[in-house]
Amino acid sequence: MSLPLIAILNGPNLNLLGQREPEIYGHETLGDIETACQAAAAALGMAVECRQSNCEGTLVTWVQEARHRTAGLIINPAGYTTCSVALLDALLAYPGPVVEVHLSNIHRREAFRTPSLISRAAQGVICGFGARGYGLALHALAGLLP
Ligand code: CA2
Repeated sequence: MSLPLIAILNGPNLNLLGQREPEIYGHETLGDIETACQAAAAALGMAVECRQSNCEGTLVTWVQEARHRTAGLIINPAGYTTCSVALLDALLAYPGPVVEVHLSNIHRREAFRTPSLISRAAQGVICGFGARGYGLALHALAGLLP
C-alpha cells in the first residue's frame, strides 16, 4: 500500500531562505528544509511533495490539485498570510487537515504580519521554531490522519 502523501507548499520569497535575514529566518535553505521534511516524513510512514511559488494563483492551483491526491497539507503562506482570500478559499475547499507554518513568531513581530487569514482554514498553526516547524507540522499531521 502507498504511503499517505503530504503536500508542503511555501509562498513568496521563501526560495531566498538562507541568503538574507538569517537572524529572523535561520541559515537553512529551502532545499535543506525540503530534504529534512523528506526524511522526517519517511520516519513517520508518510511521503511529501514540496513546492514553492511566488505567485498567489499558482499556490491556489496547487491547493486545488492536492485535494484528491494528498492526505494532508502544510503551508507557509509567507506574504499572503494576511491578505489572500483566494488562498483561504482554496484551503477551505481542501478536505484534509491543514497545518499553517511560519518560521518566525509572527505574533512578536510587526503588527502587519497578523492576523492570519489562512488560520481560518488550518487545524493548527506552528510559528517561531524556525525550520523545525515543518517537522513539528509533519508530526502533528501524523497524529491527525485516519
Ligand atoms: O516567518 C515566516 O515564515 C513568514 O511566513 C515569512 C514571510 C513573512 O512575510 C511572514 O510574515 C512570516 C516572509 C518570507 C520571506 O523570506 C525571506 C527569506 C530570506 C530572505 C528574504 C525573505
